[in-house]
Amino acid sequence: RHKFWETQPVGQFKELGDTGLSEGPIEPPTPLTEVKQEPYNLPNSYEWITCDIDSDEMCDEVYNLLTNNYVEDDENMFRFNYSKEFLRWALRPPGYFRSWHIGVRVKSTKKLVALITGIPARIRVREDVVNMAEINFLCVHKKLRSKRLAPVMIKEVTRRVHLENMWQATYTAGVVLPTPISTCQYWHRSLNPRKLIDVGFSRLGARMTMSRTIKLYKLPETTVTPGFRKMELCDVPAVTRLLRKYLGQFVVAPDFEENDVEHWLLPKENVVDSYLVESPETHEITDFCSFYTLPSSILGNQSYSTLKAAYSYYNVATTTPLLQLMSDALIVAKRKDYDVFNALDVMQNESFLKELKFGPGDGKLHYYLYNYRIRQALRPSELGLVLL
Ligand code: NHW
Ligand code: EN5
Repeated sequence: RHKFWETQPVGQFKELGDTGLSEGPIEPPTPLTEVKQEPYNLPNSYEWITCDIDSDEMCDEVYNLLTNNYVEDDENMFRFNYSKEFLRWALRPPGYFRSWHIGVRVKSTKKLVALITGIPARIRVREDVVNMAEINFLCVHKKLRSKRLAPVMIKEVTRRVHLENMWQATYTAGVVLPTPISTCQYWHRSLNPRKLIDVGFSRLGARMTMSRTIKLYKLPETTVTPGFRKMELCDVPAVTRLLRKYLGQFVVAPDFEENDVEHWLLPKENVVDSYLVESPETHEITDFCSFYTLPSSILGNQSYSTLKAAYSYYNVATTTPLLQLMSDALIVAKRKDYDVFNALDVMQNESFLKELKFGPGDGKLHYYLYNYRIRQALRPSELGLVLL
């Protein structure tokens, strides 16, 4: 069934339900001297490159590959369109390795035809904080699909992760592979219902007119929580404390330090937005919410070419009700002209999705660990991790 994945240290379907298996690494690290020193072999017409995404030319090439060949929905109506600024942010966190940004070129034309990337992250699984790679942006050009290029790319990134003495990884995918640690549901909150319906992202509900639909999704012009403001650099220590404490309750979550919070959560125009609540009385920072910007290309529509989507990222409510905090996030996103606000049913998101008029999407997101076994699949609410 899975000729490649059956050979890898991941939970296998045949092991599901086996209670004798213990949690933790599946295979031990090998001595670094035993890690293969040369890259894996590619078919002869291709060559490996390490992407220098600091270079504008390289960043353009990566952007164009993904814009034309990355993830689509099941009916091929939309394709993720990560911006160049977003890609630079996503690929250069504290301590990143340039060697983990791996491209494949056609030797003769130098055309970039495939990509896989990794970044380092400390991920906690129960009590165990593990140095992992987060793998993302695996992409093979549409014309080169089904030639078993992906397994070679996965083995090559694995080798380069091993060379940095890391032995575990995490990744998410819309497809089922051996074997998810959890399966999450995408939810969508319409902000611009007319456009969403026009482009086929959503449909007019039964017994609903356009004007009733627009009224249903209407939001206030301004946020309601006193002390709600944009996060600033000086807030990094307080936000880190808030987030660390909050993420401690989940089974799988990142172990963020101040430098991580500065990178991942300090607002970056058209990339990541973060807001917090500073108590007007005590000036204490009590609540926090954030979303990232990931537009999708609309494939083959006469009137529109892109859908502007916000994705719920990390949110912490200690004083303001989470429902009200997220309602303010929706208001901000609407004011900034986003068409839709997306969220997964991870962390405590279930508590606001229905009440804030999110509806379930047709997409699922499966979470995976490489070389780390979990005894039983987790509920989405046990996940404290959001990958880009
Ligand atoms: S998920 C997004 C993945 N990208 C896309 O969907 C873009 C559009 N599709 C494509 O570009 C986020 C191609 O279809 C891809 C597959 C490249 C997906 N993950 O080359 P073949 C991520 O980036 C397996 C893992 O012939 P292809 C996360 C498939 O099951 N494996 O197929 C990435 C089969 O293996 P099997 C996937 O269509 C995580 C084999 O690939 C997969 O031309 C990577 C077929 O290969 C996927 N999304 O190319 C794993 N899709 O055993 C990281 C298919 O079933 C692991 N496959 O025969 C950790 C590594 C680091 C470890 C460190 C210690
Ligand atoms: C790695 N970081 O399928 C990520 N998106 O629901 C890679 N559906 O947008 C893996 N098909 O349901 C990504 N509208 C896996 C996801 C790939 C993209 C994907 C889904 C998620 C999506 C939309 C559009 C469907 C178009 C036809 C969808 C319904 C919205 C509606 C709004 C009103 C209330 C009910 C729901």
